[in-house]
Amino acid sequence: MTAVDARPETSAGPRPESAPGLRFPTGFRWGTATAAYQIEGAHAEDGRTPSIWDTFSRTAGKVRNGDTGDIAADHLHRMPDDVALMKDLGVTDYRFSISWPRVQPTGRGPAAERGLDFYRRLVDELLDAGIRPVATLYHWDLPQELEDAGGWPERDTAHRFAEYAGLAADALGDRVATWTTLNEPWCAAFLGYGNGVHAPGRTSDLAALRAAHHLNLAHGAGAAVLRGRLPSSAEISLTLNLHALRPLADTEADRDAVRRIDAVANRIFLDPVFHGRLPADLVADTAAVTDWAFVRDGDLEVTSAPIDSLGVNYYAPSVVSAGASPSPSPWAGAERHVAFTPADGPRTAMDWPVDANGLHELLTRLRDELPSLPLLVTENGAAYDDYADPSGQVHDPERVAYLDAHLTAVHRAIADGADVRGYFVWSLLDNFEWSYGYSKRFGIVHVDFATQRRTRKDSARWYASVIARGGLEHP
Ligand code: IFM
Repeated sequence: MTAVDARPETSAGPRPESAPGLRFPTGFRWGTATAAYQIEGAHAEDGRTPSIWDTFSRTAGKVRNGDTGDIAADHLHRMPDDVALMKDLGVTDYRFSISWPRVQPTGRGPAAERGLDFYRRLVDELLDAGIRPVATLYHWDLPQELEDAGGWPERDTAHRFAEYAGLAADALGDRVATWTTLNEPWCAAFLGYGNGVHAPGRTSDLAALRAAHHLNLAHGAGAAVLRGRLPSSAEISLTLNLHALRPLADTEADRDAVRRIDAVANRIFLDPVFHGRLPADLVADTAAVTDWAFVRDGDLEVTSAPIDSLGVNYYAPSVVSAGASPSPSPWAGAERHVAFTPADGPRTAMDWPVDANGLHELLTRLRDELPSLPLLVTENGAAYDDYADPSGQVHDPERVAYLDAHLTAVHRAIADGADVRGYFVWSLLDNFEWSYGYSKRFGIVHVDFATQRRTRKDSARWYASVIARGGLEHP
């Protein structure tokens, strides 16, 4: 077997000699990803106040089994062991999120030093282990006080976010080189305020659209603050869960359904952030909901502050057609025009179809739309019903196959010219999977939530071998 390089070497660094199979470029970033509320626990320590997810998870019927993130994977107390685990796997990068209510408990005013200390220790531990920290500022845990003041549908929340970004940058900017403003603002806006399956659980198309704009504004204002406070070498980024969309049939009506969802799920973020404009078709599609007067003069200059890379989170594609979606819907302005059809083929425990082509489609679309922007796959992974067998082993061949197929798609996208610089498995640990509570396991490391014992799944060993080899074994 001969090695197949996705791209010529572009940076210095050792490349594993004699590694057969699909090799990734030298310097490719191999990571794992987590988020604060999903793993940290310690919900009331160090002055942390409730976030919208603490409130939501305590609201009857919102989260499966009444689960909360109070303890989660107890990462706050086990962080050095978890970093040691990552060092052992050989990851080059670790993507974590900072809990806003832990470092600025009311969402206003000065930082809580005890809260920041946890992240100072985490970053030190990572650097000592030779792992590059990748910090996300907002992975959905809005301080409850800010939601009480109106939350993301209110403009002031964007200003509050920019202030918080400055506090985090001042505390950690000398040691964290990569900063992501927001994780998946589509989920925060449309699942949080549109169909209400995420915190804070509101169901209003108008609130969702306002939230989307104010998240874009928060991103741009936060990026500007980061740019002003961080060293010039800092990488400032944003992570979007872009939707890979296919028409059910090759008809004009189904293609128009794709256009509508592309507008309200993808271009609603891509256009303000990278082109300084609102998609005209989105404004037309949502005319019955809003005239968009909440977008003020100058906002789109703020939202389009230049950034250094884009993070892409991908799990599964969606098949859409002309039709209607059940209410409440996250598809503001499109719900009476678009239906979703489950794709054929294998599915994960989330009932999401397994289809790696969607990742290749997204990466090559971005290659064409944003040719000079480096890309990172900041999340990709799968939930399966994992369990420890009597000998204590956790065998997860379906996850290995899923990750292998998706990394192959990334390799193919690089070979096709997409500038993909890294890949982060979601997730390092089994964790609190939002409205599914602890019922879904995405980790490559199994967590026994009764004892907090960590066990590497077969996928963790497989990922470690991929990293050591610098690529995949097969041609
Ligand atoms: O667990 C989530 C994560 O918080 C955001 N992206 C999708 C993952 C799986 O649902």
